[in-house]
Amino acid sequence: MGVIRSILRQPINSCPGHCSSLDLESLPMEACINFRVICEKEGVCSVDVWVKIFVLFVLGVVAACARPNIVYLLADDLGYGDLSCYGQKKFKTPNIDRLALEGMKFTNHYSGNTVCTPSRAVLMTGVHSGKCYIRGNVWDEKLAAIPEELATLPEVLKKAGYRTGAFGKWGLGVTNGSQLERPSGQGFDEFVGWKSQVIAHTYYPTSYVRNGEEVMLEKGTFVNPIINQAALDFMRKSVEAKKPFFCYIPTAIPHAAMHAPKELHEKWRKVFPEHDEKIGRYGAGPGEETPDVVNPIAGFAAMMEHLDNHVGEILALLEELGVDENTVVMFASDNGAHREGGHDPKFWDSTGGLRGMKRDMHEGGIRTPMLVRWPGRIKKGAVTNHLSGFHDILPTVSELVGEKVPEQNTGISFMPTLFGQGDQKKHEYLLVEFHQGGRRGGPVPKERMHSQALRFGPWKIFHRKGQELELFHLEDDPFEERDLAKDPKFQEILTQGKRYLEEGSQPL
Ligand SMILES: [Ca+2]
Repeated sequence: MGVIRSILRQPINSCPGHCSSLDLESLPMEACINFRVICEKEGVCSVDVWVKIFVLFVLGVVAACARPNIVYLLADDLGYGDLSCYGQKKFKTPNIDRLALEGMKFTNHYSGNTVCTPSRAVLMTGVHSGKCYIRGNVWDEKLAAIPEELATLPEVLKKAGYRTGAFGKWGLGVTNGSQLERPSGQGFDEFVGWKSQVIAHTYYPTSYVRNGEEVMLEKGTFVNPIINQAALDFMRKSVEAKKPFFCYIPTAIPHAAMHAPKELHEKWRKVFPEHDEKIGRYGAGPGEETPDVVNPIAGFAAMMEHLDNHVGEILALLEELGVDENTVVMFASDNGAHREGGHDPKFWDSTGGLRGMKRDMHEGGIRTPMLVRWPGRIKKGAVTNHLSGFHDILPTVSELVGEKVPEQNTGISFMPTLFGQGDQKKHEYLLVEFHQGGRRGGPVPKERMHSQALRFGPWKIFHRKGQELELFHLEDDPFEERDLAKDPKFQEILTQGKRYLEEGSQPL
């Protein structure tokens, strides 16, 4: 499609004046129709030009059809078992489940890392965490900024003519900080959300940031409706402007304080009154209030219902705007289930039985639900076990919109899997590496390398620094209960895994 767009951008030299070129960055089909109307009126076009117009019109239709809107919803610390379409039994997520029923569900998809910042860095750059510039959260959030030399997902989409917006928790710098920290410095036309990652621990912040400007809030304002509405407004404005859009919604739900709309919280307190004596507590940095939560069990269910309702609002809006069939909606989580702010992952079976949770390299820390819906293009109710991760989003989206994949990319497009067509190239291995506080060029953390997870075929290596490698056969042992590293039968597998670890991990 890149070739097609370059043809579309060529000027028509034989048509003078206003007809000298076409602005096909906007919706091509519409532009061609407008162009034809103008030319007819002026009566200055030669036969040669009409042929060109026809070709442009046909190519324009193709280009328009091939440029779907993209909505990517990123939950925060939502575990593999936290959605009813992934087995959650204690509450339902009917709107999110629609993405599975009407699209594709991934069962082998990995977050970029096991905590927020490095996971988002992988999503935005397509560089997996063994090679990514940042591999842990950092206290000094300006160190989280994506380096200038790396292209980003929204930058690729801007090149393809998209309007780009991000709404929620950015996690890659202070959103009214330096240019590289701001979403606008990384390719987003619009941003509405929390000022910083730490402040996003509370849903009652003192302020939020709108396009680089800090907006103060009245004490006690629940900030989510402001952010959610901004995302909906962005989609509506994009459709009105006849531009394809990329709407990135990194919600802070269900992390970390169990804050939810009051009416939903009250509703769930009645369902789980036996937990009313529990109090959920969390902090959000200096000067920020993080109100305690009575009954954080009810708080969690209420947050999840609130998030599910937002997905319902988005799907209803896409239908209302007539773009439902030309919009890809994706949903994933930045890392596994947490146990902060009074959340009880055991009570909810938030990991779906997977071992471990946020901050570790067992499956519960890194495997995420992943849903992709595109009506008419992706088979309804499809399920795939294709091994994939956040670094595959950049190449997949690049291919989807016909743009060149940035050189830094380490992922593989999963478009053949989505459409059930063509050969799906597979990862030889998939590596996730976590260094708390680790960033290239930043302060040197005490633990240079904390832990690694390596997937290859049915195998999984778990490695914690200073300890021996552990080997699991995930198809036979999905909950990582039997370490086979010492079994003489599997020494070759282990040696192969060590080679992949060496190849996949670059020093910070
Ligand atoms: Ca997170």
